[in-house]
Amino acid sequence: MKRVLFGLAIGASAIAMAGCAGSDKSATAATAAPSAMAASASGGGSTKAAATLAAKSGTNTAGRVTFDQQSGGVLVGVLVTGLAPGSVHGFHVHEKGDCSAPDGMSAGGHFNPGGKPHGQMTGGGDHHAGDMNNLTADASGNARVQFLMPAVTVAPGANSVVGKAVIVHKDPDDYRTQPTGNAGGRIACGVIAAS
Ligand SMILES: [Cu+2]
Repeated sequence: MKRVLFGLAIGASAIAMAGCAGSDKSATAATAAPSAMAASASGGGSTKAAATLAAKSGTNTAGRVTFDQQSGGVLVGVLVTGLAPGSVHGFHVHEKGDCSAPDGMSAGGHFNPGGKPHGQMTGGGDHHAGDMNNLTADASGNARVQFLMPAVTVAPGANSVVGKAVIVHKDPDDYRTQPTGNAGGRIACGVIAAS
């Protein structure tokens, strides 16, 4: 029964996404039947997901990242703690929801369902769906930011972030080096789950 519903939801969310491209925000409203179906199958009628970040590679980095489906993309809310004051860190959604490795490498490469080159989220042009801009820590070593990710969804589908992982890197992303951005090791990791 649950499996049947899930299959239906994938079809329905594809229709909802197609309808979204050139229209208003009604596709995400509770009154739109396709998205209501997708939400009920993803658990709790939710269009939200979150990841709790835990330290990797011997750091004290931690945090929480929330994902909220909006009409123009997914609104991402970030709070990362335990960084060096003023430091800059690569930050991406990675393809595997597996943070078990002490160095975070179990999360695999960047989430890239479209087979695009790595780049900057706000740089224009094609880039990995999981590319996000660098985090910059404040004087207390915290990074707090909110932005819209245009190329992903919370609802089930090829571009859904649910079941993927968020990674904070040791170094800044140069937005150029393929396919990693040369952002160094992984200092925090969290699996994204529907909430
Ligand atoms: Cu990364």
